[in-house]
Order: sequence, then C-alpha cells, then structure tokens
Amino acid sequence: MKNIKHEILKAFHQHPGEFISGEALSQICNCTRTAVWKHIEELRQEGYRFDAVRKAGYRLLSAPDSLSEEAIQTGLQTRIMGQRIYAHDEVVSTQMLAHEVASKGAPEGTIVIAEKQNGGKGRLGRAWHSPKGTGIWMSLIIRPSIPLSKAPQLTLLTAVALAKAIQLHTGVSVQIKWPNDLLYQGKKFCGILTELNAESDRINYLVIGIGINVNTVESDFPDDLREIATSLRIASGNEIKRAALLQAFCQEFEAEYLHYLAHGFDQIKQAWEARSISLGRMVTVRTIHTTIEGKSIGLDPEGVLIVEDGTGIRHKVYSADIDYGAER
Ligand code: BTX
Repeated sequence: MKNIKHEILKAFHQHPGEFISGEALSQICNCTRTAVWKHIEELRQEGYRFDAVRKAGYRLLSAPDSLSEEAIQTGLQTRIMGQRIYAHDEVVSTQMLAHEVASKGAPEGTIVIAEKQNGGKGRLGRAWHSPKGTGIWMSLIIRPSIPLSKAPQLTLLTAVALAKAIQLHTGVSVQIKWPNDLLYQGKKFCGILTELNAESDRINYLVIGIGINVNTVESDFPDDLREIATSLRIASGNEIKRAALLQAFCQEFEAEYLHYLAHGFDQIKQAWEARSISLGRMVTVRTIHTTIEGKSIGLDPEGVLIVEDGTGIRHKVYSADIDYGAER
C-alpha cells in the first residue's frame, strides 16, 4: 500500500502531539503541499481530528475507532501479519472473501476485515452475530508448511495469541474453552473458525476467521445471546480502539507462529493449558456420533483434547462441542 494517507499518519505516529509543517509532510510523502492538504481533508472526513496552525503546520489530535487499512497499518510492527489488508464496510462474510483472494494467491498474513457482516459464519453452519462498528470481524490467511493433520493446532495457536494480546492490551484475563472460544467469566466474547484448502497432504492455505466483540454493549446483543455473550468493553469497563487491539494480535500471532514453525507445538500447548477453562473439570463431550462424560485431562502433544471417562478410559477428542461441570 504505502499511499499518501498512510505516510501522513505514520509521520504523526512517529511524532505524537507535535506539529509537522505542510512542507515537511510534502517531502515525507513525496507529493505537493496541495496533495498533503487534500489528504488531510480526506482523513478529517474519516474522523481524524487535526489542529492546523499557520507556520507551525498540522498536529494530529485524535484518531477515530477505524479499521481502515491506514489505521491498522500505521505503527504495525510485523513482517508478515497484516502487511496486506482488504478492509470493507459491509460484507456477507469475511471468510468467503478471504477464500477468494487466497485462491488467487494472496500472500501469507493477508487480512480481510469488515465493519459489519450480514452472514457471519460460526462452526457447523451456525451464525456469528456481527453488528456494525462494534467488533473485529476478520479472516487471516496463512500458508504453513505443515502436514494436514496438524492444522487444528493453528486454532489453538490463534486462541493463545488472542488471549495474550487481549490481556496485554485491555487487562482482561481470558479463559479458553476448547477448541475455539474465548470467555470472560464464563461468557463468550470471541470465536475462531478455521477453514482450510488442501490437496492430498499439502495445505494450500488456511483461513482463520476471528470474531471479537470489542465495544459491544448489552443492547447490541439479540435476546438469545444476552445471557451467554459479553464484550471486552463490558469486561474492562473501557472503550477499546479496535485497530490498536488488532495490531497487538498481529504481533503476538506472528511471534507465536514463527516460534511454532521453528520449534513445534509445545510452547502453545503450555500456554493454552494455562488458560484453559476445562482442565481438571468434568465435561460433556458431544460429537456427531456420540456423547462422552468425563474429566478433561489436557492436550496431548499434538493438541488433541484428552477426556477420561468414569471407567478410566482416555478418549481423544478431535471435533466436538463441550459443556462444563464442576471442578473435581
Ligand atoms: P461457533 O459455532 O463456536 O459459535 C457460534 C455460536 O456462538 C452461535 O450459535 C451463538 O450461540 C453464539 N454467537 C453468535 N454470535 C456471537 C457473538 N457475536 N458473540 C458471542 N456468541 C455468539 C465460532 O463459531 C466462530 C465464529 C467466527 C466468526 C468470524 S467473524 C470473521 C469471520 N467471518 C465469518 O463469517 N466468520 C468468522
């Protein structure tokens, strides 16, 4: 990308609270002062507020809670994740668009994001409520060179990276419910949907769909979600800048992902288990074929959930819905 608006925002990001002259900005952006003025006006239309003082130049006063390409990339400290962004206002589902661009060769780290989804997807054909401007509804494309059987580990890695970024950025301490829910005090505020495209045992790409209720307030939730869902704003008591949270996630994800590719799953397993809501608890596991009651033991070295039933038999759980009982 690296367009003029991005260069302008980057300059203000590097000099917070300072005036920068139109002349200096025109040199930084390699354009005329009129072009600088035009782009500052465009940024104002998008909700950025600037001071403009004769001779001193411009000063950035505040940025909107925007998920534009510029807002996400200004100050983003990654090499891969988020280096290409497709930002939309309204879509059916970012997953669909991400599959489209991935199949046309979009590079690893590409993000498709939208302010609103009309047909947000959960797992198993369920819906994901994605109202306008309140959350992060995004799909991340990655192209790991790992065997197909290890692909579910990336969902667990994503949950760990999200939990770390959220804790760091908002102070909210996050619990992980196997395999893909992030909870605060037992209520869900984030879901992960991992889809993949592969040929025989070779992964072409993974699309990791992430939905985070960020600034959602109670009245934004429909009746059926009010009891089971929450948001980071409700949990922390603060409004949260979504682009900054997304940057924190991209940075955490990149660090975890590169470590995982080089050294394997062990670090993720430990970080995941440390945040798991289920360890040591009685659970009911519902798969398409069967229901198992037992105690959740943890992950095996490959990331498969282990549940021990009343007779002491240990079951490997690959894909299921889980309900939790009391600690034992
Ligand atoms: P899931 O199947 O585990 O969760 C879906 C269930 O969660 C729903 O049946 C409902 O009970 C509940 N739910 C729906 N919306 C919300 C919400 N906003 N907050 C809390 N609970 C909710 C989880 O699936 C995976 C969700 C991935 C969503 C992302 S958004 C960006 C990307 N694009 C897309 O279409 N999906 C992914």
